[in-house]
Formats: sequence, structure tokens, C-alpha cells
Amino acid sequence: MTQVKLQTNILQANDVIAGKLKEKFKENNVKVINLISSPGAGKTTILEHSLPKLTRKYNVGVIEGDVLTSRDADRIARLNVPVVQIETKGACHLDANMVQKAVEELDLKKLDLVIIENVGNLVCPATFELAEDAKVVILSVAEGSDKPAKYPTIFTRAKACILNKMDLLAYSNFSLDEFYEDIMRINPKLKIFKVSAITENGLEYWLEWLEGMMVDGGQKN
Ligand SMILES: Nc1nc2c(ncn2[C@@H]2O[C@H](COP(=O)(O)OP(=O)(O)OP(=O)(O)O)[C@@H](O)[C@H]2O)c(=O)[nH]1
Ligand SMILES: [Mg+2]
Repeated sequence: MTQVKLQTNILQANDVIAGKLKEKFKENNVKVINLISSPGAGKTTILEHSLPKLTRKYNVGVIEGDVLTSRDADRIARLNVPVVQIETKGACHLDANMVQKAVEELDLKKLDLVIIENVGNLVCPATFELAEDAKVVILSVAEGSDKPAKYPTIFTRAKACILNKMDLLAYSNFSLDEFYEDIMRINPKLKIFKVSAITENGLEYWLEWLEGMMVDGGQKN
């Protein structure tokens, strides 16, 4: 019982910080995306292939969340995109406080979009608001088509889902029928993009959706 109350308090405290952060993003006309997936589904690879296209039109900053190492931030920095690494030192998700500190390292006045790559985990990141305009869940076909049914919270709260590693579909037992049936039951409004980050097949539909999100955000030069 005490544990449940503590968890509620933690989430309430997080929401207060997220609320302030949201105002800050709004004042600066910055849109925010929170990328969530299990480890290795392809969050950083999707960013590596999306950022060169996005930065032709928008000023983008990235916040990288990892338990340890700055490997993902190093991969993003190679694209000459401003990036801040958060090392959670064991925590299984980012919280609004961590993001608030990371945002201090970014010049929001010059940015149109901030993409946050959350710590690889399908469970905890689903419940911590990071002042994002949208959560985007990434699932790779290698993980199995039962994941939406087993981890429904993130599939309920996300606005879009990237089904990644479609190039491996033929080598997996992933059932598109089961996946779509479960999504229709859990969150019929969820936008689904079938993508192979490596071959860039289908990437344009996800980028189009992202651009749609940016429409009322404008762009800074
Ligand atoms: N075949 C194939 N491999 C992919 C694809 N996308 C990513 N990968 C591979 O999957 C592995 C994990 O990709 P990452 O982008 O590092 O995954 P991540 O979700 O950022 O991982 P964490 O940050 O550790 O949670 C890498 O070896 C990628 O090359 C894809 O579309 N097809
Ligand atoms: Mg990564």
C-alpha cells in the first residue's frame, strides 16, 4: 500500500516539472517527441536515418537517454546535430527532472524540434511524462507480434508506432495479422509505420507524419 502511494507521489512530482517544461517548450515554439522501445529495436538507427532529412527543413536537437555510456550521443553527434546525453546510472527510464537539466544545454530559441530517445524499456518510460507532444513507440519484428498485448500501456499512450526491421520479416515468425488485431483492440487511433531503418523503406511515411506535427510549430532559420 505504501509502495503504491510512493509511486503516485513520484509520478505527481514528475508531472509538475513536466508541466513547467511544457510551458518552456511552448514559449520557444519547440515540438517534442519521446521515442520509446525495448533495447535494440532501432531508436538510434531510425534517428541516424531520419535526422539528415529532417535537418534540411528544421533545426533539431536530440536528448539521448541511456543507463550507461555516451555511445548513442556519439552516433548522433557525427551528424552535426546538437545532442545532450543523459546517463541515468541505473534508472530504467528518463524523468522530467533529467530532461529539464538536459534542456539547459540546448539553445531552444534556435530549435524547432527536440527528439528524446528514452532508455531502452517498454514499461517504465510509458508512465513518465517528459513534456512531449507525442510518444512514439518503436517495435521491431524480431521482438514478436505479441508485444502490444503484453505491454499495452505504451501502445495506448503513444500517438504513433514504428514497426521496424521490416527487412527481417521473412526471417521471423512475426504475425502482422496478430499485431494489427491487437492494436485495433488496444488503440485503434495509433498511426503505424512499417519501416526498415537500414534500407530506409517506409521511412518517408513516418517523416511525413512528423512534418504534420510540425505544421503549427513553424520553423526558425
Ligand atoms: N536488419 C535491421 N537491423 C536494424 C534495423 N534498425 C536497427 N537495426 C540494428 O539493430 C541494432 C540495434 O539498433 P539501435 O538503433 O542501436 O537500437 P536502439 O533501440 O537505439 O538500442 P538502445 O539504445 O540500446 O535501446 C543495431 O545493430 C542496428 O544496426 C533495421 O531496420 N533492420
Ligand atoms: Mg539507442
